[in-house]
Parts: sequence; C-alpha cells; structure tokens
Amino acid sequence: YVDKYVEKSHVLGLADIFEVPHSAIQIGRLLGEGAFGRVHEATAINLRRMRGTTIVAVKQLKPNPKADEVAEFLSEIEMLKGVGTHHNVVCFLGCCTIKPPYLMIMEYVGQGNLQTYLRSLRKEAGKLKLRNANYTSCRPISANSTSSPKVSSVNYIELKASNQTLDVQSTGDSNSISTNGCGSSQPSRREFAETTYSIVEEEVSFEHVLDNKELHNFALQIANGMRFLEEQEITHRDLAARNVLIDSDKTLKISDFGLSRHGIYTNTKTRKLPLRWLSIEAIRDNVYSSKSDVWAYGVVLWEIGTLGASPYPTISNGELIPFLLAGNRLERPEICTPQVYTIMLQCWLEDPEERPTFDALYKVLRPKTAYVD
Ligand code: ACK
Repeated sequence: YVDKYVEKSHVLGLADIFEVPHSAIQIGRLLGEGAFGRVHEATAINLRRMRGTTIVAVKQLKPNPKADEVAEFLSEIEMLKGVGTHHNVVCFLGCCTIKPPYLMIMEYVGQGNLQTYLRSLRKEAGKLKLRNANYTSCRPISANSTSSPKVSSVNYIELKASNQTLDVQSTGDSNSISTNGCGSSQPSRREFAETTYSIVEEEVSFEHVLDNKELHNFALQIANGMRFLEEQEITHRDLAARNVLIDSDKTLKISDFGLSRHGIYTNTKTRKLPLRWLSIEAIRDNVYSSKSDVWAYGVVLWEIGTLGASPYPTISNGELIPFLLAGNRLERPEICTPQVYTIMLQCWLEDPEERPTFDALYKVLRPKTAYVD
C-alpha cells in the first residue's frame, strides 16, 4: 500500500512539495495521545515556505500500528495536502511518508483544547465577569464549590458497520469502550442524581460571571472553520470541543482530521466512534456528511453553553438512538439564550437536509456589526 501511495504522490507531484526528511524534524515533548495517534511538539527546519526553525506539532501512529491504521493515517495526510489554509483550521505543513515512522507535521497551536479550556472556565467562573449578553443570559455560574461536576469521560465507542447494538462494556481505556452487548459503563441513576445535585449546588452562589461575548465568538469561529471544510466537501466526522484547539490570541483551530473524508461517506469498518456527537443517520446508517458535522456542531454549541459538560450523562449508549428517535434532545444549557438553543435544535433535526449549512450558521451567528467576512 505504502509503495503505491508514494508512487501516486510522486505522480501527482505532491510528495515533492510536502515531503520532509526525518533529519529536519527534532521531536520534543509529548503533547498528548488521541484515540488514533499521538502528538509531540517538535522543531522543523526549512519547511515549505518557512525557512529556518519552526515550532510545530507532529502527529504519528502509536507503536506497532496495524496495516489499516497505517493506510488510514497516510490517506489522512493525502487528504490534508489538498485542504488549503484557513485561520480556523489547523494548518498542515508537511509530512514524512517515504519511510516509517510516518509523520504528519502541523501548525503548533499552544493553548490546549476547547473542552479543557471550557472546563477551566467553569472552575474559574468565580473570578470572571459576565460582560455581554449575546450568547448567554446573566445566569449564575459556580463560585464557591471546590468540586466540579462528575462527567462521563467516554468519548469514543467501537461500532461495527452493521451493528446497532450499542450496549457497552468498559475496556479500561477512559476514551474508548467496545461493544459486546453486555452491561454499560455509565454510572447508575443514583449516581446521576448525585451528579445533578452537585451541579445545582455549584450554580447556587453567584459572585462572579463569564465573558459570554467570548463564548459567542468561539461558536462563530468554529462555524467559520467548518464552512471552509464544507465548501471543499470535506466531512470532519469527529467535530467536538476536544478537537478544537486554542491559539495564544484565542483563535480557535479545528483539528484532528483522523476521521475526515471527502463528500458523503459510508463507514464500512469497525472503528472507534464519537457516539454522543453523532447524528441519528451516522449512528444508525453509518452515513456521514457535512450535515452530520452540523449535528456535531450543535453538540459543540451545547458543550460551550455548559462549559464543557459531557452530553447525555443520564443516557446509556444503548438508549441513545431510541432516545433521539423519540424526539428527545439535549436540554438548553442554563446560560444559553433561547435563540442559540433554537440554533442547536435546528442542528439536531432528524432529516439531515433540514439542518442548516455551516455557511448559514456562520451568517446567523455573525455579529450584525461585522462589515467583512
Ligand atoms: O488537548 P491537547 O493539549 O491538544 O492534547 C491533545 C494532544 O495533542 C492529542 O491530540 C494536542 N495537539 C493536537 N494537535 C496539536 C497541534 N496542532 N498543536 C498543539 N497541540 C496539538 C492536543
């Protein structure tokens, strides 16, 4: 596969443009491990259009990857070569694909991911001031609680292409659980009652508040990055706050294209899936499109409004599809205006065609005072 890939890239002339020798990359500290690989900070010398030394992020597969993981990683790189640049999308800078270890070289985005940031805001809410009322209403947020609400850390599940049985069992990996038809890793209802209670406790006291203009701006920036991908008919398939990175000037960058595909894509393999961000047709029929990304965007809006809560905390994986098909949706975050909640509900319409495009979402969210795109 790899030989064919390299051959194809050379035929297209793409390998020459983006290919970097391993000697030009010095791998630094580990930034983190995702479900599909790991990312290090690194220095790169003389990248394309970037003479001298540049701090970059380098993604590579975990040790001893399976053949299909290698193939997927290389096709991810292949796809990124054609994406172009946008300030709300992590920029692809180069790659090492002639021989292993295969490396994907990306723009370094230094302030961590949006989910962590939102959760830190929740903790810090006692020190912040609510300055504007665009995204949220003036709703009390935690002040004197020391414990943050308990949240489910399960983001991905393994789902067989034809498998609709979503009962799960924990694999011990906090980010992944595999389907085997028995049990659930979700906490009991009693635990949820306690969780809900602790959230209410946390919101009782109101000393300081949030900058919701910033939250609104986050929503807008993500819509802007996603409409850029939508325009190129790229389906992200794993849009979630944990996959949006923050730059030092608070620019958001959509990252982790590990699952991305061109156009409408039907999943045929067993793979880990971000169940709670998936649309009904993505879970049930394995069909992904920009409109399933729009559904995920609605969940991201909800993550912003809840300052990083985990979706559907009281619903087990197996219960999710019946829950959604019965017309239920995530509840309005308390700090979120009815207008923004209406946008979320539009993102979660059962018929994908009825959901808005990212372009429409961007235009709705864009402040009326903006004169230029
Ligand atoms: O949440 P983080 O701090 O941001 O930890 C994860 C980790 O690598 C695994 O995905 C971080 N990461 C991913 N891409 C980049 C990037 N382009 N720049 C900086 N950090 C990154 C991500």
